[in-house]
Amino acid sequence: MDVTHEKAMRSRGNVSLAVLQDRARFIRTETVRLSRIAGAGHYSSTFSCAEILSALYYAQMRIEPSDPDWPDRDRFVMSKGHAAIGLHPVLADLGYFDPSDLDTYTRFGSNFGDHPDMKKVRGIDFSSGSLGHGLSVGVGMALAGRLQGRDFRTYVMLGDGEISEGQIWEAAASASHFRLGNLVILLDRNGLSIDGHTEDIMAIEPVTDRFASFGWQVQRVDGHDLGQVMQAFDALPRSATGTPRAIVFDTIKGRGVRRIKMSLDWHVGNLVGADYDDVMAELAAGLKPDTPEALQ
Ligand SMILES: Cc1ncc(C[n+]2csc(CCOP(=O)(O)OP(=O)(O)O)c2C)c(N)n1
Ligand SMILES: [Mg+2]
Repeated sequence: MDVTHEKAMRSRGNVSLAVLQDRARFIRTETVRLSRIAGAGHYSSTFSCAEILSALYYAQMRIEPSDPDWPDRDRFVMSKGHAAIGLHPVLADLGYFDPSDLDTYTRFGSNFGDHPDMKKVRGIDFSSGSLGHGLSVGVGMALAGRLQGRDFRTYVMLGDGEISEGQIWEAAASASHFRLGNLVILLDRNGLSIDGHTEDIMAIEPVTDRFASFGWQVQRVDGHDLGQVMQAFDALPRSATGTPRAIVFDTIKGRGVRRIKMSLDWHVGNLVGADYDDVMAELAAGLKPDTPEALQ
């Protein structure tokens, strides 16, 4: 490992919760800004995982933005690819590309689509959008890492509606069969799929027991409490062989904005004019780093 990469790794791990809270706010405000440029965006799906993404990218992942192909970097598969609108600004903020590249978000000629593209965007490890495939990809990445003798982790973020896809469970079975201790599921348990409550459409509870019965070790925490989120990440071992790990994050779809919170009308939407200004003001007022309870 060269000096730059060592420095990149050392600089992580001591980020304060206030900074992570602020970056979660940044993820939400950027989602609102980029959605207006695009003409539509997945607000609520991104707001539910803002704290998870913030902790993952600003404090947890072993990455080096100046070298996105670094073979020993941790991998991230955003299997619920429609939430990429919250990931792209994080990659820009960390230096993978110039933040001004986002100013033409999804417009003709832009590298950014509504879903992440590994061939066009530095820092994206897998192109996703068609739900249900990400965990299988993660299994392949984790197996490849072990075969190459590398100790990187592979994180896969899944939606709670997404896990109704049968392929998720084939992948879950293979991960424990191959003892992929380097594979981590991040389940965004926000209660809603695109058009209803998961428990009405296709119940997933008791989801912790379900993953455990497939041979996974599971933690369940509040996905908006950054202290709990960080503790759950910190408890993960860095070991290529062992029991695969899942973290079920209990979240609120649309958390951070009253009109969007748990509303089925906001899976995709477009805030413009006074509505845009109101929502930006609400985010600015409610997400001060020292008053997380002011969120809503
Ligand atoms: C294979 C497939 N079927 C349907 C869709 C359309 N779709 C996009 S988002 C979504 C709901 C996903 O719900 P969930 O996994 O709970 O994610 P959330 O937005 O709640 O985080 C659906 C059905 C898709 N992208 N891929
Ligand atoms: Mg959901």
